[in-house]
Amino acid sequence: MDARIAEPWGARTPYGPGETWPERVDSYLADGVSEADVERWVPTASILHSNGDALDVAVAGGRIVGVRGRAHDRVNHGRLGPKDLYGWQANNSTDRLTRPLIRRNGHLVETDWDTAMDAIVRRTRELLDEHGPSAIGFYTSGQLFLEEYYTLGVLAHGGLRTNHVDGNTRLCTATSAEALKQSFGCDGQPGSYADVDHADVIALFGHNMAATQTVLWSRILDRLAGPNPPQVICVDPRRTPVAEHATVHLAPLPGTNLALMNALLHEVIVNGWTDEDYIAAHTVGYDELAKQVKPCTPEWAAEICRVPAADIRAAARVVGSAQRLLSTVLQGFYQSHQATAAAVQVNNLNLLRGMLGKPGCGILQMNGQPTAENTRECGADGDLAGFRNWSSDAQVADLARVWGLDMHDIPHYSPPTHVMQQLRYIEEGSIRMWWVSATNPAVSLPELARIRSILAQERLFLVVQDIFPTETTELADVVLPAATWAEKEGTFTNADRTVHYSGRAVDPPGDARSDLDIFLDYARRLDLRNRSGEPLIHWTDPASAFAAWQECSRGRPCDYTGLSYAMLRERGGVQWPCTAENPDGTERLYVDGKFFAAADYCETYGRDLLTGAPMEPAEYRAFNPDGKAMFKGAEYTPPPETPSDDHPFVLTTGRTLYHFHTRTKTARAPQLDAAAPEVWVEVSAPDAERLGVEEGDLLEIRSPRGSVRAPARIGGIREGVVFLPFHYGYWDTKTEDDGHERAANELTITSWDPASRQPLFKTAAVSVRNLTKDGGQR
Ligand SMILES: Nc1nc2c(c(=O)[nH]1)N[C@H]1C(S)=C(S)[C@@H](COP(=O)(O)OP(=O)(O)OC[C@H]3O[C@@H](n4cnc5c(=O)[nH]c(N)nc54)[C@H](O)[C@@H]3O)O[C@H]1N2
Ligand SMILES: Nc1nc2c(c(=O)[nH]1)N[C@H]1C(S)=C(S)[C@@H](COP(=O)(O)OP(=O)(O)OC[C@H]3O[C@@H](n4cnc5c(=O)[nH]c(N)nc54)[C@H](O)[C@@H]3O)O[C@H]1N2
Ligand SMILES: [Mo]
Repeated sequence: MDARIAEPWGARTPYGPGETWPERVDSYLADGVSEADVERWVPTASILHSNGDALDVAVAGGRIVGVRGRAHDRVNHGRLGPKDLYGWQANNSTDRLTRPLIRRNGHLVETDWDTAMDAIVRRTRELLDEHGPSAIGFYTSGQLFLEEYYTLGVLAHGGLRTNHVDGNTRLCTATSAEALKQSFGCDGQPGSYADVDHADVIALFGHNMAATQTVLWSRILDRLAGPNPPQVICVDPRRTPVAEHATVHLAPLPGTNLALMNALLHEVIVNGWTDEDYIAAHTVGYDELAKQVKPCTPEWAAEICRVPAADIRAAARVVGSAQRLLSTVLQGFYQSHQATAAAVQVNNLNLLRGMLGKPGCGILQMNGQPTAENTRECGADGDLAGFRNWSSDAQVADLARVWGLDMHDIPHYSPPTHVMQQLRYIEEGSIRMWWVSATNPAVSLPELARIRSILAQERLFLVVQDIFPTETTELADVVLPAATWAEKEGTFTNADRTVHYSGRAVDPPGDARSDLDIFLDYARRLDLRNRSGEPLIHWTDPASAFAAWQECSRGRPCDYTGLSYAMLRERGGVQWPCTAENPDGTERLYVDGKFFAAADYCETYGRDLLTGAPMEPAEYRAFNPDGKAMFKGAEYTPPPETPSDDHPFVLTTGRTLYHFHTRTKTARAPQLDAAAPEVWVEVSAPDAERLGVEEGDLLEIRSPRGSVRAPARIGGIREGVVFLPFHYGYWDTKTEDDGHERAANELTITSWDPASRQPLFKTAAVSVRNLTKDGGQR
């Protein structure tokens, strides 16, 4: 086995608190290629997670032949993870999409760009004439570049004037954005990865960082191996590598995070571990929160979460006595029914302790996808560009000014339509054309049988823009072949606001075009104009698109005006906001307790955490007249689907270190594919014993919506819970008659958090049957 498959985090380079993380340059060149063969190194960053590991792509003979970490970048100090090292091989795969496809007599056939784009433009015009802009929806990604999202956002919101624009970021970081908006009035990551260097306690909430941000986990491992190591708190129903390094590991039943958080806050308050000066100076809402969590004793939560009360007390003492507390949050919290409410309690924890905006004191409401931050800030996902508030006329008018439009040209009667609602509109027939870019909803959305039937409808005109044939391109009317990372130029921003430049290393295969060129071509063919009769989209390439975005971001929290391609190429990653006055970027937000929360500046007036009902501007002004940070509490309620006699187990889903999502890239990298070639299901040792399951037995996991067959892995998951990785769809199955019994989302439920609208992937009720022995429990 390859060394970095066996040891994903590489060798330790220990360091102590306040010291600089030592450099270690990781690289991988294809077999038979040496450094001397490399003709050029082209700067970029990893596109297979949100960490933003900076790397250079090696080019020889017009092809990518390897990668090397960049030692001086603030994010990774040279390190790369297994997906960074091997994932690029997918670019060179021989089965890339190279020509547009169009459906003729039921079959997808090759065509040219003019024919494909004409068909799309014709359909667009017909729908605009007959039904208006609400007949058209866009569903994009967290994997394109900033320049592409901004262009898509302008053409959809300002050009076609549809409100139906969202990204797969809805499945991913919608809760991160919403939790930040609720607590601080605006999206924007408060913390910095450098907080790992200073923290004495690092608490990970529903975040398997060891598998999903391997390089940041290496940084923590190096602190753990050095002098005065931090304590680690892990909240995860599985015994992940994070849990194995934890001082306290809490393994709650899936879907009970809010109860656990309320008990932790209860303990912090009753033990007087709060920072009263910070609370008085910089926050509102403390009294309400204190009242909310007053009855939430560890014993009360222990009952709900099935975690020993003593462990909750122990964890509370660790976070309550921390000198420098870094908290991180991800999908174990975000993909649940009370997602925003639970994630907000993590913000509350740091606020109660006054631990924000100082080295080691930070919150990382993590992103997952490499460019999800850009989808959000550019307004391609359910937000308006530059974190502008859709319910503030003044802010919409300001956006209209940037675009040369009138305020009424930009739909803002409600927030942009989230993807789950768009699907409902497709199902009901009001959306007739859906343009999907860089996402594979036929595997990644919940309840796949429903998704397939919605996307396969005759009356829906489905455009899919991808780099490979997928389960979703199969259903399309037109397929557009895209050029991808390393084949196009642009920028993207990681989870701690670090912006990286990404260069064009090689030519795209065949006729493939960059997503930017595709969107620009569409806008040109539609002849979209502003109020002065000039082209609405006046840029023509990545650099001019970046310049247009810089103007749009001017004066907003995510201000990019101090950045340039040349500067990013030279210096490596720089964190926004970055302006002429602040040319080195911003390590931490909310230093000195200053927030983006003033009523005329904030991104939202907030929502009720449990119903999602928006707050009125007057209510917001009354609650938070001085633009401070906001405490918000909520009462725990059980998930919509809990175990029953028929379905006695809780199903949760997630990731393995070696694959990325629906595996269109990682299954084409031999080392990664070999490391995890097939789906499996994780079962606890006590459950396995009770059901007579041995390692490798074939199990059938069934929910009210479908079933999956997978070999058992007996592991450290908590009793009563089973885990499926969601990566395995159908495009690479060997036989035609496999049926649909491999993808975790056959089983998941159509339901979402009312505040962030993020779907539930972490809780469903299932039965488990042992097909090998066929004697198992139904
Ligand atoms: N290797 C790899 N890395 C990736 C990705 C990938 O596909 N593969 N994808 C990237 C993307 S887009 C994302 S969003 C991130 C996701 O990164 P993570 O959020 O770290 O990954 P997940 O495995 O989805 O979920 C994290 C953990 O949540 C736990 N969990 C499940 N249910 C609950 C619950 O109810 N409560 C709590 N507290 N925990 C629960 C699971 O056991 C799991 O270990 O990873 C990014 N990095
Ligand atoms: N059960 C369950 N379901 C989940 C999750 C879970 O934890 N459990 N996690 C959710 C999360 S957090 C996420 S982020 C989603 C991810 O879900 P998806 O976004 O559907 O997953 P990907 O496989 O990354 O799909 C990206 C697609 O874009 C294509 N692509 C890659 N690069 C480019 C490019 O440059 N241009 C174009 N046009 N196409 C490109 C890829 O080939 C691929 O088909 O899944 C969600 N679904
Ligand atoms: Mo994600």
